[in-house]
Order: sequence, then C-alpha cells, then structure tokens
Amino acid sequence: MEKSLEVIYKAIVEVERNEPIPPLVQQALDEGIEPGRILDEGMVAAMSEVGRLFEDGDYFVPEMLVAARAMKTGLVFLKPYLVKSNVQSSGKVVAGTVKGDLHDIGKNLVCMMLEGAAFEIIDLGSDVSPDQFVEAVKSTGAQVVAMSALLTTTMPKMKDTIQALQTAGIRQDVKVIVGGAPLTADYAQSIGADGYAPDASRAVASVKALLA
Ligand code: B1M
Repeated sequence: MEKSLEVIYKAIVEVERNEPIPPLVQQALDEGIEPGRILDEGMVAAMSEVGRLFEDGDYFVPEMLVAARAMKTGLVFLKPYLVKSNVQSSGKVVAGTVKGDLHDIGKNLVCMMLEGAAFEIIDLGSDVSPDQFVEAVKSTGAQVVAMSALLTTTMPKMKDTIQALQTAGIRQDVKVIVGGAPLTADYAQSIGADGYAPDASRAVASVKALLA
C-alpha cells in the first residue's frame, strides 16, 4: 500500500492523534491516487479496524465516535472527487438509516454515489421511522426507498418500513433497496425488499437495474 494511504488509515485508527484528515486526502490526491482507493483502502479499511478494536474491547464508544468524525471530514473533502456532476436526473431516492440506528457513514456514502449517478437524493438522515419514510415518498414522489441498518437489533425496522409502505397503499409505487454490514441478500429477500447491495457502488448498480 502507498505510504499516503497508510497515513490516512493510521490517522483514522489511531484516534488519540486527532489528526485532521482532509490534508492527508489532498496529499494522496496530489500523488495521483484514485479517490476510490483513498476511500476503500484508506478510510473504509480504517473503520473496519476500528470496529475490530471495539469488538476486542480495546476501543469503546468514544473512540468509535472520534474515528467516525475523522472519517466524515475525509468523506466531505473527497465527495467532489467521487461525485461526477450530471445534468439529467436518473430518478428520486428517499434514503435513511432506520429507526433506532445512528450509523450514517455507509448511508452517506451510498447517497454520494447515487448522487454521482445523477439521482436526486432526499436524505432523511439516521433514526428514521417507518412513517417518516412513508411521508417522504408521498411528498416527493420518489421511485426508490434506500434503507441502511448497521445493527442486528435495528434490521427488523426495514421490514416494518416495507409494511408501512404497504399499509399506506404505496408499496407498488416504489422499489426498496436495503444494505448495511449485518445484512445479506437472503435477509433482504425475506423481508420483501426489491434489492440489496453489499457496498455503495453496487447500490448504484442495483438501483439502476431496479428502475430499468
Ligand atoms: Co457502532 N457498531 N455502535 N458506532 N459501529 C458497529 C456497527 C459494530 C459492528 C461494532 C462492533 O461491535 N464490531 C456494532 C454492531 C453489532 C451488531 O449489531 N451486531 C456496533 C455497536 C454495538 C454500536 C453501539 C450499540 C455501541 C454502544 O453504544 N454500546 C452503538 C449504537 C448506537 C445506535 O445506532 N443506536 C454504536 C454507536 C456507534 C457510533 C455512534 C459511535 C459510531 C457511528 C457514527 C456514525 O455513523 N455517525 C459507530 C461506528 C463508527 C461503528 C463502526 C466502527 C463503523 C461503522 C462505519 O461507519 N463503517 C462499526 C463497525 C464496523 O462496521 N466494522 C460499528 C464504515 C462504512 C463505510 O461502512 O456503514 O458498513 P458501512 O457501509 C457500507 C456497507 O454496509 C454498505 O455500503 C457501505 C460501503 O460501501 N451499505 C449499504 C450501508 N448502507 C447501505 C445501504 C444500501 C446499500 C449498501 O442500500 C440502501
């Protein structure tokens, strides 16, 4: 791995250093490293390591928070390089992390990638209730609902949201795509979602396929 990617990785994992990420990202870009590699090998890999350290009891919530904040500043900086501007909208997507779940980095990444593919994003944020998803679809006429969950305990909220769309009589008007670390394609199918993607770039491919 190039030195500058390693530096980004370490700056996120070694939270006590509190090192600003954007200048490090700029350095990697200046060296000609592709934005996608900076994201995957520098930033996303670092968050996985933070997760492992948390699992092992070496890190606690405060460390995860510092790492998440660092990752977010890096993502905001990298966004213009990941998102190409397009003119014509490919469709509207209502996106959010489900009720009870505050993890929004993966969801933000999915939103960014969709934006880059010319989708109009209505980002409801995190901790989004089934009713909020329903209201957003009604008020925007979105064709897609994109839900993220990072906790095994909040995954069932995806099913509740699909049920709420059904109850509101608008389930047939939208395609539902789900994702997040604990999810699988089988789980997505079992709750009646139309699509599943393991990462942000495949989320774009999946949404495009669903609307084709
Ligand atoms: Co929490 N957390 N966390 N956390 N956290 C995990 C998820 C955990 C796996 C850590 C661990 O134990 N190893 C664990 C969940 C265990 C489980 O449920 N089985 C966990 C826990 C337990 C918790 C708390 C309960 C801890 C506590 O309080 N005791 C708590 C819950 C709070 C809540 O939500 N109610 C909690 C809190 C937090 C912080 C707030 C501190 C922070 C989140 C900050 C934020 O997001 N704003 C945090 C973090 C940072 C993590 C880890 C370390 C990193 C998550 C992340 O951002 N990854 C995480 C460990 C891990 O995942 N390895 C962990 C990077 C991101 C790019 O990946 O989100 O997976 P990810 O997104 C991917 C794919 O999943 C996919 O695309 C992205 C990549 O391209 N994807 C989609 C995501 N959404 C998609 C939607 C799609 C398609 C693809 O279509 C719509």
